[in-house]
Amino acid sequence: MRRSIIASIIAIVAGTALWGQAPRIGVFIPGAREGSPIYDTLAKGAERLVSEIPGASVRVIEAGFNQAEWEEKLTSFVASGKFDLVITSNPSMPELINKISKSFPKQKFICLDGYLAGNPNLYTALYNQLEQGYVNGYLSGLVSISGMKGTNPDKKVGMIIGQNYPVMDKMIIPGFTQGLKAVDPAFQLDIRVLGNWYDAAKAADLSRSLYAGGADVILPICGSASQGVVKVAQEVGKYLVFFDDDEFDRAPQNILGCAVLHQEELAYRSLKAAVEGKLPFGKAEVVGMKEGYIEFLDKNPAYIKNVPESIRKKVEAVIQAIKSGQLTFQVPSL
Ligand code: RBF
Repeated sequence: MRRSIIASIIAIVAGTALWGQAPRIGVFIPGAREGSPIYDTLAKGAERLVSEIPGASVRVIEAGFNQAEWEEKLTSFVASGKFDLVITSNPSMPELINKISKSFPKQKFICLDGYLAGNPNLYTALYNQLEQGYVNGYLSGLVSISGMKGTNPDKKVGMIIGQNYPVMDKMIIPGFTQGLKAVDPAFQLDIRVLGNWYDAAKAADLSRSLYAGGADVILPICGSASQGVVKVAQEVGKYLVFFDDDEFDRAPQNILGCAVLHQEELAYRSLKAAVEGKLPFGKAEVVGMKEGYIEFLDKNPAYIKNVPESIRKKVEAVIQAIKSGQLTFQVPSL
């Protein structure tokens, strides 16, 4: 106990020394916090750290859904000079930071869910979403052919995505597809692109057509628009698997599984390391199941209730294979 208090004091003093004052953290949300757990947990990680350091401050800005405005908004956020550290999240942000960084050579940035090495003021951490997709795909495939209520013999599963981007096209979709094909190579993945991260009504329409076309499980990766997907799954009595967060309570009878990102923890730890002068700026790291930042929530009562034990055992074997390094997924260049 005493040792941890001393460690905290050292960390706080070190942090204060690094900036000459208690850290001022800016959280730049490229979108909206509400309805996108990946952004909400980012802010929560920063808020948690700040609550532990006397005098530290945090400000969260939501840049909204118009991506054409993000560069200008991030520039003025940084130009305010109010932040020792700016943290953000999504795969399109590192490039934007790289651009802006030239004009603000003293500003330190952290970008989670992104990958870019070589900028001495930027640290990035990318989730190995091949793993996350694979586990969800494998579960979806097993359920789809199980004969369970709400399934059909078609080897078809669906996805609704906000937009296409390299991590989606080179990691999430391939991981999900590989998981499906590990069940049966005949599986087909039917993908619909929403074109934004908020239109729940359009997402509902797309879901209806996916389910009507034979998909019995949908993976929505479309931000707050997922509300529409959940509604339709409940209406038609079909299934969902989720990314990012524990979503079971939103539809306990329809959600089969959640492969989550521990984004709050990663935000907290990377900010803390930065404050302590220990974060390797300039580096791009990849984290996954082994490191504990991707987790499949296999203890949730809804998972245990919805998914037969024979399927859960197979999923468990795959998770163990990933954690032990027996089953590996090489991150592609993005
Ligand atoms: N995910 C969300 O949940 N909400 C968003 O508003 C959102 N906006 C994004 C915007 C861009 C330009 C990109 C590249 C990705 C966005 N994502 C969003 C997806 C997010 O980065 C991540 O891939 C997914 O949350 C799956 O983990």
